[in-house]
Amino acid sequence: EWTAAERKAIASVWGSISADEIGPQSVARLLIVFPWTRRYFSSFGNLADSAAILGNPKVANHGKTVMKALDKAVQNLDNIKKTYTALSVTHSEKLHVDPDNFKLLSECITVCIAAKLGPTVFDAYTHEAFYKFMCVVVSALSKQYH
Ligand code: ZNH
Repeated sequence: EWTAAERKAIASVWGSISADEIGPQSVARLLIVFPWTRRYFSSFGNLADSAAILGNPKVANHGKTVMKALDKAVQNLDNIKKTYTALSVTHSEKLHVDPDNFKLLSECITVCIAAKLGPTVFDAYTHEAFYKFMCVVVSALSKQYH
């Protein structure tokens, strides 16, 4: 499923970023750009505007949680569906997150990484490999929805 060059590109992106920086940024971007996603995070307190979102420690913490889960996928490239079976059930049956939102977050993550690494490092080939990775993640997270 993955070429050696794709594996290398994904590992290189992942090794070049800080999860503690990109995770919080990406979830904040999701909540700012797609405001309806805030409804899932009613327990997170004030998400009224960008300043509140960017300063919210629960948002930052959730960003780190998401990145830890993505790290598992990076470490298990050949087994992403199985790696995410339980997480997919949780999002479907407990959190009731509309799976369309996975795609939105994956785009936010890609934008944050591209902005961080810049177009020389995050070039067209790297983008393609990372995009494919995020598509597999989104599909695995959506797998247990009925
Ligand atoms: Zn999610 C949670 C991951 C997306 C919403 N998440 C969670 C967790 C994890 C995750 C790991 C934890 C779990 C437990 O604890 O068990 N996510 C994830 C990933 C992704 C996601 C990887 C992609 C990429 N989510 C998402 C979205 C949304 C969500 C898009 C919406 C919009 N999540 C969520 C919630 C929760 C979670 C709401 C819970 C939180 C708390 O409470 O803290």
